[in-house]
Parts: sequence; C-alpha cells; structure tokens
Amino acid sequence: MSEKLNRRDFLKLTAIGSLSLPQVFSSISCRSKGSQPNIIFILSDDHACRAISSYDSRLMQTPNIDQLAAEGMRFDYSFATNSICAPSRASILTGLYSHKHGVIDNTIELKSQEGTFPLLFKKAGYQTSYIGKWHLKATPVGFDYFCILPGQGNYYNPDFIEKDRKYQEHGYVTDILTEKSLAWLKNRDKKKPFLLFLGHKAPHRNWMPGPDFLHLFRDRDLPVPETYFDDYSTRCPAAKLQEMRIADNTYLAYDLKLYPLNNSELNEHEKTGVEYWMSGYNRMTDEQKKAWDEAYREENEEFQRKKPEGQELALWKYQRYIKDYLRTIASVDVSIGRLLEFLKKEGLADNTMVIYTSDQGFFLGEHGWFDKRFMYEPSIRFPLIIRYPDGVKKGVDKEHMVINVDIAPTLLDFAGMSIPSYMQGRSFKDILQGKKISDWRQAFYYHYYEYPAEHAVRPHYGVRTFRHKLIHFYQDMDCWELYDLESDPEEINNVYNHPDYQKIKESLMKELNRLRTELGVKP
Ligand code: SGN
Ligand code: CA
Repeated sequence: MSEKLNRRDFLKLTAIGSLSLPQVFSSISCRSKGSQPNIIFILSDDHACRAISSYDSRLMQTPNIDQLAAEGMRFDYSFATNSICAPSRASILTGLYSHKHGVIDNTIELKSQEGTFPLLFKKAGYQTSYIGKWHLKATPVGFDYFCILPGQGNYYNPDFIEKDRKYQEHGYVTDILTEKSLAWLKNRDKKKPFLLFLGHKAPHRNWMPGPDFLHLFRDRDLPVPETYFDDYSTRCPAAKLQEMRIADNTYLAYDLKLYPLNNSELNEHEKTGVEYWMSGYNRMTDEQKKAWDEAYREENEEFQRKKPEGQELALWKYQRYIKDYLRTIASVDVSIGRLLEFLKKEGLADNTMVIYTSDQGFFLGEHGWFDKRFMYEPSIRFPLIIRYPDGVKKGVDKEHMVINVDIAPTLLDFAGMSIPSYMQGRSFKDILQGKKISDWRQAFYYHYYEYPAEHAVRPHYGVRTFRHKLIHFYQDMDCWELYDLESDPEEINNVYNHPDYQKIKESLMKELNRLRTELGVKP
C-alpha cells in the first residue's frame, strides 16, 4: 500500500474486517528531511490542570512546571478524546482515535505498535527510550531501551520490567524514575538525537506522597470546589449512577490513609480497602513506615476521637484526598526541575524539546468526584506545556483546541519526518511557532466506552466546541446533555430541552454527525 494513501481510503481499509493495523503501518517510510530536535516527553498519570500553578494557583505551587510554561507554550484547550489511561496513551503514540487503534478501554491490548511515533523516530535515527508507567499490556516496541512499571506500578519500592529482567528498586517511584531518566540521558550515544519518554506514575490513585512531602499542607485547609455537594439535578441519570464520589466511593484505609482501623467495626467495602492498603504499605521498609506513620498519626488519631459524620466527614475526606493527590505532584515538580537543570548543565536546553502533559485530567472534588472518564471539563482537559527555545514561541494558547491525537503528527513534523496519512490528528507545529491558522478545528469528537467497569461511568460520546458541549449517554440509557460553557462553566445546568437552545442543539448534532463520519465511527 502506498504511503500516499489518503485519509478516506485509510478509513475505508481499516473498517472492521478489512485490513489490520500491522498491514496498514508496514509500508510507512521514515524519511527524515530536516533538523532533529532532542525530545523529552513527560507523561504524568491523571494530572489535572488545576494542580499546576501556571494554570491555576489556588491549590498548589509547582515552580518547575511553571518555569517550563514561562519559557515555552502552554495550551489552555488541550483535550483527551477518551478520558482514560490506555486509550489516551495509545492515541498519543499512534495519532489515532480509540476506535481506530482498537484500545477503546483499559482492558484491551494495543495490538500493533508498527505506526507509533517513537518507532518512526527510531527508524529515522533517533535513540529512543521509555521509562515509567506504560499500561498498554504489550511489550513496548520502538525503544532502544525500556524500563516500565508493571500495570499501574507501585509508589514505594516499585518493581520494574526491562527487556530481559524483572527487579525491585528501593525508594519512591517518582524519584527513581527521574534517576533512571537522568542515567539514560548521561549514558546515551551523544552522536544521535534522542527521544526520552518519562511516564510518571504520580498522581494516580492511591495518591501516596513521597517521603519529602508527607507534611505539605499540614496546617491548612484547601479550597473546596463549589460543586462538591452537587445533587446532579438537570443531568442524565449517569451523573447520579457513577461510583466515584469522594464521600462514598473512596476507601478509608487505601485512599484516605486512615490506618490502623478496628476491623470488627468495618463494613465489607472498608475491609477490602484495608486489604488494598496493606499491600502497598507492606512494600515499605521499617524506616519508610516510621516516617509515614509519624506524618499521619496525629490527624488520624484526631479523626478517631471526633468520628466526623455527614457533611463534616465528606469534607474531611476531601481534604485528605486533595492533599495527598497534590503531595504526589510536588515530587513530580521536583523531577521536572532536575531534568531542566541537567539539560542546562549539558548545554542541551535550547535544542531539546521538553513536553509536559498527562494522559487525561482528573476530578479534584468537582461534582463531589475523583477519577475521570466523564466528558466534563476537569476530566477531558489535560495540561500541555512545550518548551523548545530553538523552535517554539513563548506564550499561552487560548485560541486552538488541540487533542491527544495531534501530538504524534506534531512531533514528527518538528523532527522533519513525513506524517503518515493514516494519522487522524493534525500537526500544531505552526501554532507552536506563533503562526495564525485560519482553518483549525472548531470542535472535537469524544467517546468513552469502558462499562461495566470500576466507577460505573456510562458509555457516552459527544462534541465540544469553544462554547458548547453536547453529550449522548447510551447503552443502558438514551439520554442527552447540552451545556453552555460560557454561562455555565461548571456544567451543572443541562439545557438540552431548554427552548432557547434548540437551534444550537441542531447545529451541534450536525457537527457531531459530521465528525463521526469524518473519523470513521461505526453507527
Ligand atoms: C485503577 C483505579 C481506578 C482507576 C483505574 C484507571 N483503582 O483501577 O480508580 O479509575 O485504575 O486509571 S485502584 O483501586 O486500583 O487504585 S487509569 O489512569 O489507569 O486509566
Ligand atoms: Ca491515567
């Protein structure tokens, strides 16, 4: 098959049962036609924009990520097309939507890695590596070196998988991943350009802070989102039926670090939480346990004395949740600082592109929730910051919606490689160089599939424009939502049936159908 295969032909060919992805990818050329910047791609897990002070400084300070943003370009409208880990990672690597690369949920393996951008970089002469959380089940392809965490990985004394061995390291995962990345950079072949992928585990559940930040936020409460006690009126039943409420669906021990607990007083849910908690806690050495216990003891004893209930308990849970989540990010921020310092010392700061992003966003108490999956803003919006003094303008982009499938084409473009025609995303190199683009997308398509599954979020798809969002929940319900993001940025007022919005509804329906056809979505 020719490399010139156009998008429509490709969509036809990859329709179920016709041509498999390995066949499609097999004939891609990797011709390089220009400069080859070094790339450090930092992909954290579940990092919400609100937990980066460059985006919003009300919750925490992230000085090193902020420095990256100040020296590069930050995107305010960057979105996941399916807000869950493996599907979004596969989209980043392949430039394809979930229904094309096939990883529609976390249970499915990425069948072919033949068309991923790291493999194309490797073929074009780059030295490539992947270090950290991977989560695509299949063994990584396209990397000269990989060292991955099995599954979700562990925060303390984590296990690692390399090509020929499995082993455990002592220490805190974020620090170890940073050390490993620095070691790989130091020992690389200096004659070749490099692509380093660093997949941080943090700030993924169960939000276990590192030893350096166990006491952060100790003596103050953090702001509670206005929608924390949302009653989900006006919404489709999906909003009520989810199982991701901080107040109801976290575990006291595993998530909220309330330990020890009296097992005889616990219900089945909390007993399970104790088991989960022990499996992480018991990975710690005595010294690590001592530091941990000392940090949490006083507050945990106070909780046992006061035994908060109702609203007071819900708020206590929020504070414990948000503080631990942010504490894990404090270590990620240190990691970024160390990498930037290394680049500076080695004289690589100008010709290395550093990208900081995440596989999706996360609910930080909005609507009372943790986790992601829903097509609401805190979940689909991910941070995207790109610093590359030799080729990227400084600034904040608030004019273009970029989506996870755009990343692969953009990086190929920067490295002077041709962008395979099967990729569904579009390069935003021109945007990064400060050029005006008149025909950039005004809407994007979203689809979440994983159900039945943990957190019970119902399958749905939809379209988001700059101002509106239309969502259709299907399978065990048939229900639509429409939000006006200008008058209702918190998405609490579903106006799908409101008379004033009927024209907008019609045009959003049209746009949704247009996008589904263009992207080759099966009815
Ligand atoms: C784990 C978590 C879930 C989370 C999924 C997916 N539960 O199963 O809360 O939604 O990962 O996350 S836990 O009890 O194992 O912590 S993802 O980022 O990998 O998609
Ligand atoms: Ca994730």
